[in-house]
Amino acid sequence: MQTIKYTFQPHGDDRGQLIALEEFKDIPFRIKRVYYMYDTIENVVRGHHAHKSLEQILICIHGSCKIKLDDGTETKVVPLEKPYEGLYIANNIWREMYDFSPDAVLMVLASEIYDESDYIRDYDEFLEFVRSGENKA
Ligand code: T46
Repeated sequence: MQTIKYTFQPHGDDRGQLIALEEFKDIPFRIKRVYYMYDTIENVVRGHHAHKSLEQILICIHGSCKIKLDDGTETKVVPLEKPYEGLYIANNIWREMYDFSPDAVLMVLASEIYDESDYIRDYDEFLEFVRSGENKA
């Protein structure tokens, strides 16, 4: 499985750092939604789902966490620990977020507004979905 990690360009000066993200320039899709999670309880694993069509970029803007990706054939773990790094997650990828540091803030840029019908929350259903080719219809 190919994972795409973006390194964003900081605009640093003697005051500190600033990162600006623009759709279709730094981010490969129209940004329709931004959400973030913080105060994540120790040892919690979030996610446990895939999306039928949503694309996202995950940025741990403070602290660190790990992202486990699973395309139904292969799994990969990607650490996120730099505010200038973004992990692209395409549709049809099962994801789990874990190992959050107490100060972690995980921000997500999403290509669509929130839609519960886009989620696949059952792992067997996910495997069936990716193996059936239904995702390519
Ligand atoms: C994903 C991973 C990386 C909303 O009302 N609007 C939203 O935009 C989102 C994302 C969530 N919610 C509500 C739905 C639930 O009642 O917030 C609650 C927690 O959402 P969820 O359990 O889906 O959160 P995670 O951390 O398991 O997953 C989230 C995203 O939902 C998901 O799309 O890819 O982060």
